[in-house]
Amino acid sequence: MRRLMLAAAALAAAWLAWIGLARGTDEPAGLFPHAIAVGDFDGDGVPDVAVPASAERKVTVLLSDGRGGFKANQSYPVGQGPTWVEVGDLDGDSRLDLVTANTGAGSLTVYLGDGKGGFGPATEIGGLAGAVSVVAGGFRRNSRTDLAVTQVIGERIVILENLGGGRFAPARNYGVGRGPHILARTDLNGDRLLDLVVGSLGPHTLSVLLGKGDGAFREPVPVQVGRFPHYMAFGDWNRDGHPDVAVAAAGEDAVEILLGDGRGQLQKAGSIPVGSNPHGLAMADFTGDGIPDLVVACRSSRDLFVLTGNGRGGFRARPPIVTNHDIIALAAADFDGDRQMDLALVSASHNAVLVLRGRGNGEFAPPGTGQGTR
Ligand SMILES: [Ca+2]
Ligand SMILES: [Ca+2]
Ligand SMILES: [Ca+2]
Ligand SMILES: [Ca+2]
Repeated sequence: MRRLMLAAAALAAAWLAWIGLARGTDEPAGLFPHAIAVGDFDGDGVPDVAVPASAERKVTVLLSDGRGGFKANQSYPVGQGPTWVEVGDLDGDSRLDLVTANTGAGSLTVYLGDGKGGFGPATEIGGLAGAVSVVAGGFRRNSRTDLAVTQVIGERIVILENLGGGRFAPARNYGVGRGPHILARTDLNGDRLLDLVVGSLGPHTLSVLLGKGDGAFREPVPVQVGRFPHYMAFGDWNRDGHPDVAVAAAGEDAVEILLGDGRGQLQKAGSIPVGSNPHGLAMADFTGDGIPDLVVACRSSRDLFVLTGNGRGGFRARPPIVTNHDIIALAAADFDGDRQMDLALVSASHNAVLVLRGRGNGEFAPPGTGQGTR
């Protein structure tokens, strides 16, 4: 009898939890979601998100409803242990596609988008032991979108050339120091050719690989940053026309600001103390003054900091926003169509995605408040 009552109580608790989830504003995203990518997958003009579940074999695609919620939640099978997801047009049909880096499987999974929010078929690209992150970019002039992959095993960046039809083949690789982790692309030296920046957790560096425009890169040039560079963001912090970099240094409890000289060199220019164990970092203008700001999620202190830029390379941390979630990654976009930047937060503690709607003054409405949330 007692066992029956316990079972009934467990069932009721599960039911209540399910109700809470269904009525709440967090959207399930698989076990231990780990990263986020943004793109308008169904072409309705509202940005959608994709989130890999690193403790499973799937990526979850959430289609936005245009009011700060989601109208569809569909997961797609990928290789074991996906830790990264990237969006790009990989087969040249102008529809957005997805690629995940699957650390467990040592592979990538490419999903071609149908432009209506659906994805398939999938192609798995193996032989990439310890693949932790991937970016898509036109690394060859006037050619298809190629991929760059960070491999922890081998401590290198591998360039995969696009063969068409969603197929890729490894072409080159570059050693980048112990524990390479995050990878991003931008044009740092203003030659209109994409460059790569990779963060390495061993030597605590960012390495810059300047693109040559033919799929090759110049040898990586490392710059020392704070301990455990976990995420980065690009923007012109001092408005001199040259792209700059911000990096969440998880081991320093700080966001570090590096200014670019327009020739590919980065110079450390400041460090802004934030909460404990900062990870996810994104750039956007959250205050509407046309100057780029930053937002960083601190995993251990379970809060967010908006850092408002002064346009001269300086930032001021606003009071923390307590989330009570372990936010491992985040992305900024206008998810509710009011022209104010919002945030999609990836919660590793709740296996979910939450949307915080921006008020345009550096503040955010708590999840589940105001019109438009579900
Ligand atoms: Ca959309
Ligand atoms: Ca460049
Ligand atoms: Ca600059
Ligand atoms: Ca908005």
